[in-house]
Amino acid sequence: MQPSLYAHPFSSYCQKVLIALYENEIPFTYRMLGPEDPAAMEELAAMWPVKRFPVLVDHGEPIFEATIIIEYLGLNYPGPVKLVPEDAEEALEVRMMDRFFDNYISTPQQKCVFDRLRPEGKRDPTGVDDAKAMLETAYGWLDRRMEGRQWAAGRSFSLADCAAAPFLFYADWTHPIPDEFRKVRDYRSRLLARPSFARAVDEARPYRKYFPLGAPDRD
Ligand SMILES: N[C@@H](CCC(=O)N[C@@H](CS)C(=O)NCC(=O)O)C(=O)O
Repeated sequence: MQPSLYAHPFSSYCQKVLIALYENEIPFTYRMLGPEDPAAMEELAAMWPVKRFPVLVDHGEPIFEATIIIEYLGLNYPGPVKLVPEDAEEALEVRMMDRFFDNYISTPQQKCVFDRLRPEGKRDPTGVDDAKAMLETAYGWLDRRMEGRQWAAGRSFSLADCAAAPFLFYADWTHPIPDEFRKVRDYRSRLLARPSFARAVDEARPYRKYFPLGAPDRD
């Protein structure tokens, strides 16, 4: 039986996993979370009361956290694209960059978005300023890091790039990557041209109107 993915196409963490599935053309059942299928959300909540997604279910067992799902797919559904290198030292660098994109790009980006969803008067402008400052610092560091590189770690597309693609995509919508960080902007464009991510972006197009900060008319 093929695995099931509880996910939504507009979610950055879900896109991270979808990229991995598409890279190796792994067959899966898409349990789309949304008003059309309330049972999917009920099943998710029963398995994982935190109710964050994506969650992969394989042989009746839930696997959560996007990074761990990608590691799981590499072990159980290996394909031609090795997203976590077999060499332990190379794998460490990939995991370090995956953590970078999660903690220092996605987390501050989500802070800005979640803040906008709060009612007026319950917002946290200082927290949002801090989050934007973190994004600026992270962009600057990444710009230096990307000198001479095509992908975030090593020479090939990896787990780290699965994280970078949706996180830089939405981070740029949230707090635009300044022109001076040309290498980050070029890397984001390279990620957008990768067929697996281009497919995820296309599948999410119908939901752009729901982006809480207003989606720009590009990408
Ligand atoms: N640490 C989780 C984060 C997942 C996450 O934040 N997912 C968002 C969608 S992008 C979510 O579930 N949002 C729903 C909510 O917060 O209730 C992972 O790596 O998978």
